[in-house]
This record gives sequence, structure tokens and C-alpha cells, in this order.
Amino acid sequence: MFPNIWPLWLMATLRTGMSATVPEEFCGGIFEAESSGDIRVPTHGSNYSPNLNCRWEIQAGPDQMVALVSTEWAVEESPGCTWDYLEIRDGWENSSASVGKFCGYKPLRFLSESNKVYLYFVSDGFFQDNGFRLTFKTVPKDGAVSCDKVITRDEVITSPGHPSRYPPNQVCLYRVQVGSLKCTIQLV
Ligand SMILES: [Ca+2]
Repeated sequence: MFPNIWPLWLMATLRTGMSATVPEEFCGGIFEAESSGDIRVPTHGSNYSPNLNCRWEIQAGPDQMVALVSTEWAVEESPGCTWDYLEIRDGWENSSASVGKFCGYKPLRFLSESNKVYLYFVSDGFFQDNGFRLTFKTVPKDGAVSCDKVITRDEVITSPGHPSRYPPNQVCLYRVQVGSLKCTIQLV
């Protein structure tokens, strides 16, 4: 057992030690009136900075939700995303539901349930990746303008205008929340 634990302990010690010696860099922002925007993580050279604690808050109108899509996404991958990660909360309160911690290289797609989204990015002091760029937009919950949609019951999901051809230049997010199943599907 001991020889197997040693490398993990050494890596954890190195990471903790390096995190403690580098000063924290401010980053983040609040978007309260914008209907769309970009969120980027600070970078040094081609990678994001070490020891980041970034917080972004996005607020849409009372009858709106927030759609998030990554156009660039490379965050150091770790088991359970414990080293570097972006955490998404659906709402601004401490009690707001955490959607999860995200890392790795799989593009990020998210459609909120509430009209507020809280993003928290953390990087440790050991190894950085290229980082991310997220675009957000606020969309009406009734789907009057956008093709984004929330599915809460058994329903066939169709593309805009189905059975006719869908229009060009569409990006549609479908948030499926039926029982314990939760996922986001994207049509590009
Ligand atoms: Ca890292």
C-alpha cells in the first residue's frame, strides 16, 4: 500500500506548497445589464495564470434564463475536477444549486433554470492549460425569440421549424430536467 500512496502524497504536497507561495490574482466581473458577452480567464503567455480565484455573476431579466457556450475550453483535467475547475451555480446565493465542477477538454454547454448564474474558476499552482472563453446570452423563458428550451416532461425534442428545414446560423440549447435526469443538449 505505502509505495502506491507515496506519489500521490508527494504531488499533493507539491501542489499545496506551490499554491501557498504565489500571490492571488484578481479576476472576475458582474454582468447585470448585458444581453450577451464574453468571459475569459486571465492568461500568462498561452496558458491561464496559477492560483486564480475568479468569480463572475450574470443576471438576466426576471423572465429570462442564461445560456452559456464555450468557444475555447482547456482546463487541466483531474479526478473530480479538484485541481483546476470552473464551478457553475444556478443562482447567486450560497444555497444556489451547484451544477457541477468542470475541467478537461469537452466543450461546455449550459442553460440555467433561474435568471442568475454564478461562475467560480480556481487554478492551483501546478500546471496550467490554455484556459477558456465562454460566451453567454440571456434568453426569454417562453422561447419567443430564442430556440433555447427547457424540457421538464416526456416530450419529443425537435429542431426549430421541424419538419421543415432548420434556419441557418442557429445555436439552440435544450436543458432536459425530467426526474433525476439533467443534461444540456446543443444544436449548432
Ligand atoms: Ca493546475
